[in-house]
Amino acid sequence: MTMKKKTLLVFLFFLLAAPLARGEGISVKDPWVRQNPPGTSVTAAYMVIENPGPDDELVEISCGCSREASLHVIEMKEDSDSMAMREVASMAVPSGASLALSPGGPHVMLMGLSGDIKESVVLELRFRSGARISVKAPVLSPRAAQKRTHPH
Ligand SMILES: [Cu+2]
Repeated sequence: MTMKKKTLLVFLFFLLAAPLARGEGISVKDPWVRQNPPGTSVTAAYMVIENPGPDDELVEISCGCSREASLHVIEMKEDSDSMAMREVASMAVPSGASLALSPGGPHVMLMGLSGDIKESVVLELRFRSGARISVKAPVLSPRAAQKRTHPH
């Protein structure tokens, strides 16, 4: 690649990245929802929440696709080796950090789905700071979800 082309590419990169950088607020990356097995009404949603700003906290989540959406963490039960899900009222998103919601870890539980979900759903997030983010999360089949979780 010639120097001129390289310079142009770098310039283009900054031009495109600028609007994102100026946002400087919380952002959501790679949202996705696990396709519910046909006829069932529960599933989970995952994403990475990035916070370049001051400390914040995810306090509410909702989805037009379900009657209920809640924040769940997975914990080891004290009296045994088994894991259990527990609902939490909020999840911290510290300054300069990211919160990963992923299979086997913290996640969004969607209960009372109004039918089989297809293609994508819209999730609404609300933070302690007042920030609200709406993200479109693609619905992944079990096979696609497996690929996403174990990319190699
Ligand atoms: Cu759960």
